[in-house]
Amino acid sequence: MRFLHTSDWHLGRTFHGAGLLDEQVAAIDAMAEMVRAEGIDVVVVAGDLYDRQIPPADAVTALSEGLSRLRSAGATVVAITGNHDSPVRLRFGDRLLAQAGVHLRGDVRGAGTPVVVPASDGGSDVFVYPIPYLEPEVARHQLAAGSERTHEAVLGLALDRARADLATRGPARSLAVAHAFAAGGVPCDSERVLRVGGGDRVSLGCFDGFDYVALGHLHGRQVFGDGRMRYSGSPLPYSFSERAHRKGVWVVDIPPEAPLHVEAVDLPVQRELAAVRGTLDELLRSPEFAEAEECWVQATLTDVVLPRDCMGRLRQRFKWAASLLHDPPLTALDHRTYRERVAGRGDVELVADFVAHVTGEPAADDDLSVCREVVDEVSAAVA
Ligand SMILES: [Mn+2]
Repeated sequence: MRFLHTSDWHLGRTFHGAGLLDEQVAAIDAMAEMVRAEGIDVVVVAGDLYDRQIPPADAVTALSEGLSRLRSAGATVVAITGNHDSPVRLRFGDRLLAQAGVHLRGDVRGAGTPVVVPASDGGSDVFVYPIPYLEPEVARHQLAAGSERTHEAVLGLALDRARADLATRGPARSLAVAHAFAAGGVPCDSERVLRVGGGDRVSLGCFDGFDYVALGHLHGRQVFGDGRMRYSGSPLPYSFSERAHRKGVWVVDIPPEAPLHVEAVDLPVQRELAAVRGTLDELLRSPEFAEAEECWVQATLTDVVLPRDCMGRLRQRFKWAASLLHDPPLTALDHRTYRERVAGRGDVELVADFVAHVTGEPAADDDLSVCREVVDEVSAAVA
């Protein structure tokens, strides 16, 4: 039986103010193509389908159409809510959709009720246990967890329900789906922190007992231990910290007898990320940066004083410039105190310095004479 593991679509997310929906839809289309080409039985989406609890209308359309296309391509779809999704909104119509082969799970009280995928290869059926993201304060009541308030405690109880159900199924193949921060996982800049200070980590032992665990939450693809537990990562980069990531899905084979086989399948890169560094002039002229012209660009400017309208000027060459950092050379920094810097300088000199600082050019003679007149006038008035 063949599964496609993806997560963290974040439909409706923007990248430094630019919409990404076309790229997100293209990524789902590429998955639908894999379903057809690779004979995928089940697509598992491990949470964060949307970027927000109340997603924009075009993101809702994208999800509705994306799920239909995966289903039409021949796969059963199993998805859980992540920390960005609204469980109640996402599971609207869930029982009707389940009849059509699209299973949306947002309620932990169903943790012990698997999606049963009938075997088509002569082996046992596959039991998929979708566990939505659990907010400890809410889930501890739903799970009768008493005063337990950790992610580990509530997720452990939910997975216990899944394991208890699995134990009644005789010889069976199984898969758990969860949205959590597994201990040892590597975060990047685009996940929302679940709990400050690391109290969100869930130990790996919590996930024992399943043939495969499809995780969502961390946006970089990663594998734990013997390879049974993995993050697929997001289908697109959502921050410049993901420059080195390869984005894709896991294609997971769970044969009747042989061991698990998992393969990484990359998604098409729609726009690469590039980091460029130099003075504005260098960035605009040097052929060295030609490759970045069609990329999302993060520019670090090393000019001593940030030139005016630098983003506008960068975009004349780099249409997709998205982020600007300023890193002036250390030697150019003045370490004197403010008092030391203004000591012995006249009012007109200080204004001239200010003008030069904000415009990047020395103050013009005309401006200085106006300034001199005003200073004289004010001095006369207060004398
Ligand atoms: Mn996410």
